[in-house]
Amino acid sequence: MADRIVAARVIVTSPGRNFVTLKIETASGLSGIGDATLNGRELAVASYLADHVVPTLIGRDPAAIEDTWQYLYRGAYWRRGPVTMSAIAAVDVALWDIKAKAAGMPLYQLLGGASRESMLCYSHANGADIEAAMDSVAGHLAQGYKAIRVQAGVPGLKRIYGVHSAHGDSTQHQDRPDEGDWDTASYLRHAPRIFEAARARFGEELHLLHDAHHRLLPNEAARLGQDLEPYRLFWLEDVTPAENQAAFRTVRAKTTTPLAVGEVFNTIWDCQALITEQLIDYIRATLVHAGGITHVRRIADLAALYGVRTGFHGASDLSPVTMGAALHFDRWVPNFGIQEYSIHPNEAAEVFQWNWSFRDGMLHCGETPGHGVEIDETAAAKFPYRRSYLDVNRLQDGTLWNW
Ligand code: CS2
Ligand code: MG
Repeated sequence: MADRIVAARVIVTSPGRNFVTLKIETASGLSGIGDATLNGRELAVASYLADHVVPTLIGRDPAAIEDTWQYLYRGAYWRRGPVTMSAIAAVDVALWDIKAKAAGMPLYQLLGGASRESMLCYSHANGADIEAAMDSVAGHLAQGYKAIRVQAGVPGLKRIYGVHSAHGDSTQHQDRPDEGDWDTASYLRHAPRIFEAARARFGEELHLLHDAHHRLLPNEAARLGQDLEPYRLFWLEDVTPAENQAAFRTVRAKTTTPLAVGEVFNTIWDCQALITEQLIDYIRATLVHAGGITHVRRIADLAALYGVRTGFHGASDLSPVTMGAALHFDRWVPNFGIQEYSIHPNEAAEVFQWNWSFRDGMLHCGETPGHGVEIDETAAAKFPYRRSYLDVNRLQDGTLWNW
């Protein structure tokens, strides 16, 4: 007789930062968890799950992952978007966790087995100025990283994305978004100097990455890509807002700097042209915000046809559940590129238990059945939700801009 879903509940907790987790339990005593965290809009997904999705899950066959995905995607009528697709992702990853546990195998085996033993990852180095950023790079090198993202403050700007050392992490608990300030001309003059300094100090072999974080217009993005060519970046990320996929035709035509995009994408439709026209080199859409394993596998397979590799988003506002499941996906996926790896707040280890490991710049997933991450609900209850916001950003004249 087929197993049945008998319970599902949403766990909102804030061990250092807010996380939303869905736990699904079956009649046969299996359980699985999925991440539903949408930074700055967490309760929207919690309610979408608790008030609208969970009632429809009870009694369903937990093994029918594809049918459940289609049921939640087509059945909602209102399709796509980060809230809907994060909710679907949480159900999907929890069901894949259960199926792998039922099969008694680590998730990567269920997906098709190992394509590699370990996964190249990158961490975040940053500093208020170039010298501080270089010292931060040196610190990550000492930890064994072979790929490092570098962000630095821009002279004249007080608060910009990615420079925590100047003002702390921008998504700690607060009642209103903090406001950043931006000036593209100052940034475009300054950014190449960051990588000139990095190559001069660290040489040619270190993989250097940079996140432009959606703040440039297409021709400005092309300018930055050209100016960074001498420094041979591993990738330049989110160089211009990608709702306008066609904008990347301009950028691609003018620079050979590798391009990565997609952490804000939530379906294959957001990146279809970018992939099929080979306008990018890495697709960053990841499990928690793009409909889970069932949908991201379709994105990865399309990308494989066009020479585009995966480069999953892995910031610390994606819970350990996403990191754990992503590493199993990374181990299987043939067109793997790199995995972003941010260290979660210390308190997160009181709530989540995981079994991945980091060694010599590489990440290793665990071998236990499922994705290898569990949640301690008693500990989770000790960290109540507190509203938090991502920054907003303004140009020097006050115009609201991309953060
Ligand atoms: C960034 C993220 O990691 C990245 O590449 O773009 O830090 C992003 O700003 C956050 O995940 C947003 O919540
Ligand atoms: Mg990014």
